[in-house]
Amino acid sequence: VTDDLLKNDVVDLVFEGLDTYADVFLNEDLILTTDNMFVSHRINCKENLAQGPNTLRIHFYSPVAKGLAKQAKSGHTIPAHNEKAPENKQTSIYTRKAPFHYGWDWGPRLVTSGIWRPVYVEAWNHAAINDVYVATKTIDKWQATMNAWVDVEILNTGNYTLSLLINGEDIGIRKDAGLRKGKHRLEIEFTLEKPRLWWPNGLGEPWLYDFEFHLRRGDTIICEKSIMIGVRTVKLVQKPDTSGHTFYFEVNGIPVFMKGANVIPSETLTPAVTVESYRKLIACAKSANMNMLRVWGGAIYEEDLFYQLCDENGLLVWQDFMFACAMQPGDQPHLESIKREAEYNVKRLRNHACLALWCGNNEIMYGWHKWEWQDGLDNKITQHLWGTYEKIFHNILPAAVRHHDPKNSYWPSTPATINNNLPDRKSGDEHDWTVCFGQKPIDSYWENVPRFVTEWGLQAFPSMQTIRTFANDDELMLDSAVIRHRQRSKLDWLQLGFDGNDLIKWYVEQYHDAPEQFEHFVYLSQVLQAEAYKTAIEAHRSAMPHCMGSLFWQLNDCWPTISWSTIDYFSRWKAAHYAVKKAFRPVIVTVKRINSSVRVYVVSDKISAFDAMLQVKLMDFSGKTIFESVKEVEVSPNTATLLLEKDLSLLLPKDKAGEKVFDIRLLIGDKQIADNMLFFVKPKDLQLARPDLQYRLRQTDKEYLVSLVSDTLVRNLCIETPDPDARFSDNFFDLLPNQQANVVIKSSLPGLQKKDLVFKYLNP
Ligand code: BMA
Repeated sequence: VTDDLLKNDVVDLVFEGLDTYADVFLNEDLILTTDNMFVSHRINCKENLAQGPNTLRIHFYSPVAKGLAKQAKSGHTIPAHNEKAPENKQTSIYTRKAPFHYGWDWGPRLVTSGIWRPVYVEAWNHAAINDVYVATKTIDKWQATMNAWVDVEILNTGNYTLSLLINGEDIGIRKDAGLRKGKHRLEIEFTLEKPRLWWPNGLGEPWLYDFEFHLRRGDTIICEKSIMIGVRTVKLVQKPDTSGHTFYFEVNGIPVFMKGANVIPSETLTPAVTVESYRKLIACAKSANMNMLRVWGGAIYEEDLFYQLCDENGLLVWQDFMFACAMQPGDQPHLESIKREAEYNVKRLRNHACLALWCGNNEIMYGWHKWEWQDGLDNKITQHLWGTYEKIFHNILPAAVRHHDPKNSYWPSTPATINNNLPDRKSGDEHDWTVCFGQKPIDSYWENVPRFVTEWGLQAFPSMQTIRTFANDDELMLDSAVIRHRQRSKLDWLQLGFDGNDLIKWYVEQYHDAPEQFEHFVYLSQVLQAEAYKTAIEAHRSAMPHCMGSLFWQLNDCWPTISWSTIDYFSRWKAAHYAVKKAFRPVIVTVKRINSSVRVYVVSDKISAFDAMLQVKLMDFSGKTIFESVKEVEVSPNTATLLLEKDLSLLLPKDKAGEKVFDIRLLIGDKQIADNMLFFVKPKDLQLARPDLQYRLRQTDKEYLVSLVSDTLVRNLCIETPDPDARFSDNFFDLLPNQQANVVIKSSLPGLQKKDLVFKYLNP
């Protein structure tokens, strides 16, 4: 510490995050005791500092030991569904710390302790701008009316001017005030003429303004604060309709179908996440045509950078508070800690344009009613636990949102209906696990579609290249200890001894012939996951506007593992991510099969109608057309439209169903804007032939271009290169006979050769 530093009026020591129980000593003076990893601490420590070297010592305590002590004191256990600890030894609930650290069904148990966010000294004089809140009130074509609230702390009583510069320009937005020593909130109301709005990905540019607040005395700027602001309004609209209540987000006055995924931390050891991995993650979401990510409640309130990247890339955020699959203790210190945590995080994140919704918790209301948590509990304890639930999720958290971020909505629990009841497919949001845990066929996504599907998914293995990072050659089998270990989803409740790997195998064998080779099994697991994700998204979007959101579980992994993710720990895309990217395109054509009839829909996110040509064809795998129809169609804006319904039973005798494909295209003039294919039997019943696959590889600047042609239809064609991180413009696709497919390969590997390419497909 320099002499100069100590000359400042205030010298703060800031801890942005300590995980979790700690005593903090500065030169052996106890200056702070912590018990919540989700809050920051600012301590004026001028008096404790001396010129020269100073010692900061932080002593951490075991969260498990602390948790066990708290549990013993309370005299009862609390349901904590997903925590991977022996029954009655679950301690995650007692500590405000990332629930997934205690083990989850996609991540190991590593109950860490340490400094997880920056620690620094910040000195200031005269006055400080402590916080700012900016909200867009109304928007029309000509102007946006806005409010800014600025919290200042004044050390010297006097006359001050607060001014707001926008993109570096002073446009006369200011407020003069005589301020006494102490804390004050200053409010400025202003309008922006011809505002450039912030739009989610797909609907426009996510424009951000640079707002710079200056606090001046006379001509001297005493302190300033800059933030990036998107001018936008976002509303969760729940109004009565014929089936119940709507559940959709309206952005700048337009109902928007939410396309996206749930994110988990990209590292098990939370602070190990790099800037690079955040950039990659957000880029993968954006390029897959997503417009919303859900920060799920069993993890962390994400880093500022995450929200900044979402702002810049037009990805809205459904933000859970960090509560998942467990009840909470109700003692006063715990509730106060939750209150501070809610206030701190709401204030930290509220200015982000991306922030769309605050959600109280993940699956706690659902778990309480559906997962036998109440079995064997004393009546008094049951009442106490539910009473605590209501205090937290119906009182403390919504109050924090109301007071500190009134422009955004609060939703107490996911999944739920409008009156805090269990999901009923008529209102509210749902977690649809009928496929996966419910072992229903993939096609069942088309039945009884919910209003907003906040979670759904199916597991797949990561690529062989990723598997080889944790398994040796002799361990490449479903039953090896390491392959079992990397599967964290234990499903004893489905069947004793059953785990996620068994469920993948079960699903694969419903649709494919049991594979002999492990490598082929890995490929099939990805093909099946891709088929499920394609089907779910198409079914959800085709049910628009009844259904207005589809967020799959889960985008990413926190270690190399076998899970529901579409992008593995190394940011490598599974087949499903390519499928998701296609199914989330702004305009898609979909087809629902009911026995031997087909229903063709077009789904458009565009906000104006357009005319197009629908072309459908029934053909065999050599390309021979059996039936063809072309018709002009009008595509309605921002909804799904049924374009065609056709009974194919006469064209499709049962014994021939495995030889045919239904090919659908939407064209504007010569330009194809959407396409799809439907098969009438399970993959294992398809009569596929051995293909004569011809291909060519060319190198352009930093990319490779592979062109492929086959004499017969090739299903789920996967291209592999020796570069595990190669990225393809498309992969795992179906190749129609005698039609050229061009795939761009991005690889940092120099000199990729034609012979280096490996192909996998379902054909013999
Ligand atoms: C969802 C999530 C997580 C879990 C996932 C897979 O319901 O909320 O709890 O990891 O299911 O089981």
